Amino acid sequence: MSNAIPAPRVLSGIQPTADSFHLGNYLGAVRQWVAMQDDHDAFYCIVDLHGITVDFEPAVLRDRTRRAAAQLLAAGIDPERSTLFVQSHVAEHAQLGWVLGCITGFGEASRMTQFKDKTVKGGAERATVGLFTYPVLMAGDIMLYQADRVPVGGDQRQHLELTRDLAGRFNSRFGTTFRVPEPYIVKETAKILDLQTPEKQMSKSLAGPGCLFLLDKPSVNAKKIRSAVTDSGHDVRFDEANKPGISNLLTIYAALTSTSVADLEQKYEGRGYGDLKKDLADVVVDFVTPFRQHTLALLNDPAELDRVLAEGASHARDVAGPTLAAVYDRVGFIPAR
Ligand code: ATP
Ligand code: LTN
Repeated sequence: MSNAIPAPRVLSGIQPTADSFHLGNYLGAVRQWVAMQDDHDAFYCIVDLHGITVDFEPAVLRDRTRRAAAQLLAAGIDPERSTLFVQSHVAEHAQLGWVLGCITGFGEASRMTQFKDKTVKGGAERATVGLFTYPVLMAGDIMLYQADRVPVGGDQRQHLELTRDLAGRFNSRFGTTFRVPEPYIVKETAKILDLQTPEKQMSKSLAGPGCLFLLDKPSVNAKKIRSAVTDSGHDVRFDEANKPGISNLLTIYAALTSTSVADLEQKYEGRGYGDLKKDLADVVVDFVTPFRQHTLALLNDPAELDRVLAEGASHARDVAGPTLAAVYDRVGFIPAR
């Protein structure tokens, strides 16, 4: 009989709201997902229910969901070691989301800064109720699987705080049901900046030349790096406050080559920004070229992608089902039969 301690559980999600992941998604989140498969019981979810909280087209959503799956596989998510699935295939997500919405304060939800950020343009009046309750659905995604750790970029920290609050609140009101998860945020890559506007984080909503989409042609991405905005001065030095552009390039370079920023500073001592950008463009091309080829090859066989996702959903349901059953019982719903 094995008395091994079970591996900690990890869960994370990504929205199918763009044709391609960008470098911020990869370095801030997906890279950690891949690494964590080795020593975690891993659940990774393409959150299509979240994907309809903003404007969407059904055919485009369908295509982007498969694209997200192909990119995760190309990045190194291994369905033999991880459960890769689509959120809408597991009905328990929506079901738990409803219950959690009923223990979330309206004021509490109103304090979520991402909702405020995403509604600056159109105003809250034009946003959907789904976008407002988005963090509650996300909390449910995590809690359903009793996740210990949640690898995300720094922008998700407040949503993780809400998740922890809701898990604790449910446990104290109805009896211990949920594990209280920890965010897993890698400091160095928590916030990859836009290449043209390094005051802002790289984001698909800012989808200009400063956002590096992994599936764009490698030559397009090389050009985006070579024309990244840099700061005044000459020396290649990491200084986030005074040199956000160069510091961002150093962060990307270090992450993609598994070197330290200090080593890179030394390497480029006495050399200009141009050398750094040229070399980083090569590094990026070496990274995106096989990634893109692999993704496109996987997309040629959508039936196989659907098969992998169906298997993932089946395993996900096995875990989510008992959690939801316990929740329904604890809140006082009578059994269906
Ligand atoms: P965007 O801001 O580009 O619209 P998003 O945050 O709305 O993206 P997702 O595509 O679901 O939505 O993000 C997936 C993951 O990528 C999340 O963990 C998020 O924190 C992370 N992430 C997104 N942008 C960055 C960034 N610039 N730096 C680091 N991590 C990021
Ligand atoms: N809000 C997240 C996506 C997301 C998520 C999750 C991340 C939805 N559910 C559960 C981690 C765990 C975002 O990246 N924008």
